[in-house]
Amino acid sequence: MMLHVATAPLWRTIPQPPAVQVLVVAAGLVLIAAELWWFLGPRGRGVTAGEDGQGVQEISITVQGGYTPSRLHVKAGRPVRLRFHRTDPSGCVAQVIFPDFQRSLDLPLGATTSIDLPPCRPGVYPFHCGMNMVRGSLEVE
Ligand SMILES: [Cu+2]
Repeated sequence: MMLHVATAPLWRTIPQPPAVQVLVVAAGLVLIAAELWWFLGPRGRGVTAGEDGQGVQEISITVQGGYTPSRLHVKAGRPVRLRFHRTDPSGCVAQVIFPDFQRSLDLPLGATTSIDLPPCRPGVYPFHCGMNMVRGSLEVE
């Protein structure tokens, strides 16, 4: 037995003028680009470390939605101390990892936590949050 049920289509296409289609696609691409830049783009041009009396290069970094600054310039062959001040309540940034140094650092909220890194050779040493979403780099020259 055949059952014939007359049904209206679940949806119907509403034609749009080509100009509107182009505009919507272009707006989407702009938003995608903006999002990539926001999450992955460099934050500022970076900062060069100052040195304390013992020749330790120090940089203070604010952790709020990212690392500011995120590009840290230091000189090769001298010890480095990074001070992270975390004001971002997101658990995402509760830890910072330095894969090349096999070190990680817990960042309590509202506190400044520092890590001492040994003198190293010239190169770019990335660091990131526990989920590898928030990133920065230690640039040794
Ligand atoms: Cu994260």
